[in-house]
Amino acid sequence: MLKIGIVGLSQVGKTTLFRILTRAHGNLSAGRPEAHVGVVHVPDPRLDRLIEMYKPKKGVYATVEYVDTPGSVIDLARTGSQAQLLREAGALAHVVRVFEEATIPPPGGSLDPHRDVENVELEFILSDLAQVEKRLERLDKDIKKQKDAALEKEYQVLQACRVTLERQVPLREAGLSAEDERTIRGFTFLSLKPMLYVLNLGENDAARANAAEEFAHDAGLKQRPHTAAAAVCGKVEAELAELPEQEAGEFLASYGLRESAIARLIRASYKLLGLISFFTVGEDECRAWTIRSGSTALEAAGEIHSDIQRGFIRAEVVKYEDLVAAGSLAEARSRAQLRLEGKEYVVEDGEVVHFRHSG
Ligand SMILES: Nc1nc2c(ncn2[C@@H]2O[C@H](COP(=O)(O)OP(=O)(O)OP(=O)(O)O)[C@@H](O)[C@H]2O)c(=O)[nH]1
Ligand SMILES: [Mg+2]
Repeated sequence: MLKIGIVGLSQVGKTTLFRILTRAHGNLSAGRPEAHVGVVHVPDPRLDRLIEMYKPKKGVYATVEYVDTPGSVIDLARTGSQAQLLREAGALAHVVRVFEEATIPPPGGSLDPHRDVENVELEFILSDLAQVEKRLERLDKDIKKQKDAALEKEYQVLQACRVTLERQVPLREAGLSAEDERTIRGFTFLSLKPMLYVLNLGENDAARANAAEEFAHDAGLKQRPHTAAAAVCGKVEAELAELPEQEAGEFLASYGLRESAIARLIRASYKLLGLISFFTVGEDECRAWTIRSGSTALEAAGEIHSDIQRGFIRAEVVKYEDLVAAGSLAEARSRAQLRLEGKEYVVEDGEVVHFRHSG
């Protein structure tokens, strides 16, 4: 499963966010408060609706995994053994301190979200650059000894990476092709990882948590490729996670909020990982399955079971909106909204799929 690493400078609210995520939407294994990996359900109003429609015995949401990392991400990146925590993550959620709290000194001595983001980015760039240069040196020697197409390709991609990094631009903005990315995948470059900026707001700003983009803009964070912004108020969300559902609405309203910002944050990180959901429906189970965007029907079948993939005949596909409007698969079929697709069909987010298979 793809993990999202929760990172940031020290004392910015990483662990607080991790606890909120796993308490409100997941299962931080009971009795293991020290656990720092948590599986979190991805809230999805479409699946809510399908469950209402089918009233199945079981509803299963998509999940993502979050990893809390200790202390400052800058120290982590510099400590070889700890850097593994960062390298294993498919995407990073960078918690940025915006909240004021007299008793907790802010990173860098003053509150400056923009500076904190730039500092962490620079650290990633330097770490990647060191790796690139070391490898290029090695390749230079090897290629001189013996001509090798694969090594030359790697050399060429790493040269392009070096030029980008020397301009202090992260690799996720280097415009690498999918093939280039495959060539350098083994390096797990930090500045290549998709990044979610999580602005941790103070209570006075809580009402703005649902307008993260605007807030990010004000904080001087431009919208950059393969990044997204979310804002939460850690303190408010932590209290919210303790409340019974009936009281939650009133509590949110007292801060000028309509809904918890956490659902939005989880969906943003899911999307940033390049993941989409397709659904299967039935009286036994309605379920959201996770695939990478661009996956074929055959790959989607394999996500459910290798037997279904092996015996694949056809995928019956209907758009979520069409199924909901029709009210049932039978009615969608009679409206000719149910399509039969083959192995190579690229499944889209939100499609409801039924696999016809042999065996
Ligand atoms: N006022 C306020 N305090 C917060 C908020 N979020 C976290 N804190 C406090 O900030 C302190 C640090 O929070 P943590 O979640 O432990 O921060 P961290 O980033 O995990 O810290 P390290 O792992 O030690 O780097 C704690 O005392 C929290 O109660 C917030 O939104 N508002
Ligand atoms: Mg912590």
